[in-house]
Amino acid sequence: MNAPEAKRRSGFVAVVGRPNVGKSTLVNAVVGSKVAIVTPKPQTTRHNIRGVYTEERGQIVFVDTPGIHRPKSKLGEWMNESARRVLRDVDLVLFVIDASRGWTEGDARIAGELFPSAVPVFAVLNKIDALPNRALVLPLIERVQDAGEFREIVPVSALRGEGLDRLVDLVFAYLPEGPYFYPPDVLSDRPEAFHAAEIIREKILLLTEEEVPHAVDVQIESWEETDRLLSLSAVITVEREGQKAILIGRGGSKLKEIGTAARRELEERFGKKVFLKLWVRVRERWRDRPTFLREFGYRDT
Ligand SMILES: Nc1nc2c(ncn2[C@@H]2O[C@H](COP(=O)(O)OP(=O)(O)OP(=O)(O)O)[C@@H](O)[C@H]2O)c(=O)[nH]1
Ligand SMILES: [Mg+2]
Repeated sequence: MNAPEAKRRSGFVAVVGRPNVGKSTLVNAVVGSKVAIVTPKPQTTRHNIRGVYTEERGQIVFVDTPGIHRPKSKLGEWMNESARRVLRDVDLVLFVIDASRGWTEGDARIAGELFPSAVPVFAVLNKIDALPNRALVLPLIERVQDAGEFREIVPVSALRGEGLDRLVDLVFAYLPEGPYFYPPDVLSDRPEAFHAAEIIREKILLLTEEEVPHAVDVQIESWEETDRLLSLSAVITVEREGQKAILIGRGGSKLKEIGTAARRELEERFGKKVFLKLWVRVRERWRDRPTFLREFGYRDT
């Protein structure tokens, strides 16, 4: 049964924190769909991506953000700014930390930016499943209590889905009354071509090492869809010839591996056969060049 529209609560919730703490995993788990890609490598997420959770009580529009880090390029600076910009325009902030690492200097630095704040902030202690002993959550909660004016401190495991119901209950308690912002079937603010490019980038992040993953951008060049078949082509940009050689691999083996992994996931996502064509090009130092950053969509919209 639906709650009367006037009694619904709806709002925007920023999800921020250091890289790799599990922000995207958390948003995906609550929304119940892969809104943002996830990998074990830091700086996986590059854009603010909205993930929409709708139920009878109302609607939570999560804004997943890039991990705040020490930037080494203009792209990195833009990512940090994107995360910080969201903080001003939301009803609530979820500051996510990796409980298995404890409270770190990086966390303290970001917390220092969050307070004093007109917007309520929760601390979400993620990855509690990775603690050697659950009793370790209690001293961490005490530590975090001393570190900022958090309205709530919520231990969770985004990976296992633990603690998320309670988190959602607490979030609703802080949202204003109001109607849905998006139709109930919308899960993300991004078009499917964006998600397709991100899925390809995820496979590159998973299948390459060292500096290559971070030097990569993926753009969809063509998209043709029928009931049964999706044909798309994507261009992968790297910064150096050496990176291009690594991505292509001996006899094209690496690119083929990336393409196969991406195609499988796209077929699952779209429920149809996918024909995927990938090619690789070099644009020197694109991460430091405003023209390329704009062209690739790393700009404020
Ligand atoms: N054990 C455990 N691992 C988790 C949990 N949540 C996320 N992870 C893992 O942590 C890694 C990073 O997860 P992401 O969701 O990409 O982290 P993020 O904060 O979005 O990272 P950036 O986008 O780089 O800022 C992945 O390997 C996840 O599987 C959790 O609750 N428990
Ligand atoms: Mg992320």
